[in-house]
Amino acid sequence: MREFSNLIGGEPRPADRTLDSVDPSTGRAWARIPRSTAGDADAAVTAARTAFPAWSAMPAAGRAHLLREVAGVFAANARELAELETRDNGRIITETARRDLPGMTYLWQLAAAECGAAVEGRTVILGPGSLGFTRRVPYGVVVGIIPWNSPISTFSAKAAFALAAGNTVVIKPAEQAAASTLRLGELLREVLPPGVLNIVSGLGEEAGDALVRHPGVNRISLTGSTETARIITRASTDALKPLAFELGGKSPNIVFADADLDRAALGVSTQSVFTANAGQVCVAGSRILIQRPVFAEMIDRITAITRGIRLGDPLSEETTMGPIVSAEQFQRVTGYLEIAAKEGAELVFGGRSGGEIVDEAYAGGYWVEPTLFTTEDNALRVCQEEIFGPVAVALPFDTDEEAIAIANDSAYGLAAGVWTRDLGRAHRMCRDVEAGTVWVNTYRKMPPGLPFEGLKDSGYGHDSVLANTREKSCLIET
Ligand code: TXE
Repeated sequence: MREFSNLIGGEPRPADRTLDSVDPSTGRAWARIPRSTAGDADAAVTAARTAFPAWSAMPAAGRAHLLREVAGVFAANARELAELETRDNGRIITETARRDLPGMTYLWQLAAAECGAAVEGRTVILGPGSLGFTRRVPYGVVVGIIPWNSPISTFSAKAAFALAAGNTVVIKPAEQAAASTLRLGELLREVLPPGVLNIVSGLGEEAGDALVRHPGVNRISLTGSTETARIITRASTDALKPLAFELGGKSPNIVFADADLDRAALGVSTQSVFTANAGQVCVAGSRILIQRPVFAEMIDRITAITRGIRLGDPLSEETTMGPIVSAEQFQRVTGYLEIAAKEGAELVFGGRSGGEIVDEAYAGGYWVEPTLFTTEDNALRVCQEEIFGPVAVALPFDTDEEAIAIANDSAYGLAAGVWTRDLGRAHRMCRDVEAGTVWVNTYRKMPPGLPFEGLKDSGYGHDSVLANTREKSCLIET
């Protein structure tokens, strides 16, 4: 068993109690992580507060230099970090090593380049002898609470821009998959001054709640469930803490009859829901809306593509779909398979789960087949609730208006895909579909240069440099 420690004030700190981290492809514990208490959370916030004056006063060029060194740490340790994450949460190695880690080096370099923007104010000439200007200031201590589905990416999005803006940071990784984040703590303590970045792992209702309620915390950013966002909102009201939430979704992927169907079939199947971390991505295109004239053909194409999906060892380059992250999530996903059957959704393919669908060596893991249902009724629970597994529902539609109505008939508003060759229609969809991000003829591209913010129950706020600063006004009369 590998042991990991918290990072507090620049030092590795084991906690008194630990949690087992389970390899979801085998169901066996492989590492121990700290089960941090309110006391550990307090120590992390105190360390971040102590480090804040010097870090925020450092010239932007100095912070930029250190963040470029962080980018170098990601580049130099990419393979090790990718393998750790794959082991810990089952996200296949081709995703972690080829997609996530190279993107992280770029993200930290971008954050370094944006340190200057964090200190740029505005000048407003108010009249002769009256000059107004603004100063951008960091919040202070920013807490990032991150989920298990993509810890390295979410850690980076939360920490990089908050640090670039001059804040100090405390990160709370998810109890199901904290290893890669805690390993980053070991690596980054060599680069960043003590206390600038702190990491405490543990349970949401223990370490997470203690951070949320801590009076020394000035901003909280969560990527997680809508339910947790509601709990955090209630727990933080007395202190008036600014919050940012990136939550779940039930994203529609809309295929029009005029689309390039080859491209659309790949786009709505492997690229957006099934092999995309076995559907455990916030932007999973879990509702596939297909215009009626091409409905049957698209279902055939999606079925043919998914036949090629290979489940198995997530560390093998041959594997194209990994397991569900935990026993709890497995129960949840398979529960929806039963709900779909009871609700009368028609099964097109998949539907099986458990050890018998993989090699014996992985029989103890949490496996669910890529599964597709069809229905005409968007009111079904499987069309309204986030399943967070390799399960999609296809619905037919006739007109553009109907597609928009079905797409928007959802409590969520995170992302949407549109597949069409009609440029006017593409623009209308970008305008009318209620989603924070609309992709046309592509899916699941989240370049750090574009804001990523949910609408409706998918949250609000984001983690950019400017979102991690406040603007003060000053007025000088002479
Ligand atoms: O999320 P939680 P869970 C959705 C997805 C999934 C469901 C449940 O539908 O099936 O949420 O997943 C911390 N105070 N998404 O239970 O609990 C927790 O420790 C402070 C979508 O894993 O929201 C973890 O670090 N913190 C999603 C983080 O919140 C608390 C990613 C997220 O866990 C807390 C994950 C509390 N009271 C789940 N309770 C996405 N947007 O990608 C929990 N946490």
